[in-house]
Amino acid sequence: MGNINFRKTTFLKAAAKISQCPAQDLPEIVLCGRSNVGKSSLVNALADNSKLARTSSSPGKTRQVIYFEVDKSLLIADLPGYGYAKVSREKNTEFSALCDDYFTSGRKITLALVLLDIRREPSDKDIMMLEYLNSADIPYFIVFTKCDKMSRSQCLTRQRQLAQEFDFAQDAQIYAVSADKKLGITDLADGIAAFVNGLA
Ligand SMILES: Nc1nc2c(ncn2[C@@H]2O[C@H](COP(=O)(O)OP(=O)(O)OP(=O)(O)O)[C@@H](O)[C@H]2O)c(=O)[nH]1
Ligand SMILES: [Mg+2]
Repeated sequence: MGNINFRKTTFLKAAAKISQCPAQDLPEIVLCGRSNVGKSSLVNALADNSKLARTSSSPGKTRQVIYFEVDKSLLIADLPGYGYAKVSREKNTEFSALCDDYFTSGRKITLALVLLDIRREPSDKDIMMLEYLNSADIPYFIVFTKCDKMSRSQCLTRQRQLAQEFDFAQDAQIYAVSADKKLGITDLADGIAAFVNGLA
């Protein structure tokens, strides 16, 4: 497999339940992280297409698993965010359950991207997600988002601090991005492509 052109990303389908998820004939990259962290914005930044995934300043925008196909080479699954308090408790549980179930559904997850807002302390849910990925041996990258909100040096300090504080897997690659300012996006795309190609 050669280069993966992220500009060739198209919407594939939306799934409200695990049973509606598409067949897995391509490696699957799963985006996870709390609501509003910037998962859908990251899809758009990778694809260089602001109209692809719906984003919103009010959390809880993505309520299904949204699948994108990238250059006939991989699938991206944009999961509903966890920990969104403003929808009803029932709804919140429903979306969170979709996210939780996803990981225990038996789907093969090639790589998870765990998005963490560079400015915020990881939540209990973030920590649970990391612990789960560690224990299930699912490979993941840490992606710090919204890095345009800090200076480069503050961003580096913060990254180091968080990497020390939290138990990221040894082989977890760490990226810092801004979807808004398109910082670190090419590096991340290259990292994903290298990871996927390394599997072949
Ligand atoms: N400054 C800044 N804002 C960002 C960045 N990425 C996303 N945002 C903003 O953060 C808000 C949430 O972005 P989304 O991409 O919709 O977040 P999400 O993680 O998909 O949220 P849910 O679908 O609710 O789980 C939007 O207002 C975005 O414009 C970034 O790199 N920098
Ligand atoms: Mg979203």
